[in-house]
Amino acid sequence: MRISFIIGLLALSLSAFAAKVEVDVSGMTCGMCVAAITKELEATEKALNISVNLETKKAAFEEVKGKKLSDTEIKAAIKKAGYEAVKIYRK
Ligand SMILES: [Cu+2]
Repeated sequence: MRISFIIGLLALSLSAFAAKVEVDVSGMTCGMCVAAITKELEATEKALNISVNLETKKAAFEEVKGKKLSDTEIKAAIKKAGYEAVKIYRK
């Protein structure tokens, strides 16, 4: 009983610290660009809380727990939308 409670707490705290990823994207000019990038990141099914910012030219998201989205996959998704992932930051 007590051990399963501790494991539950551990799982909760791990999910609370899902890896955050930020990507500098080049080529975005309008809301359509933002929508296209968001759609392709969603399509990977490995990204949560996706937010693409036109002002800062950054796409930010959290990795779905246990599903690592590699730099190659991120670049491919953004390229598919028609843009380029210039730099990827992981926190
Ligand atoms: Cu656009």
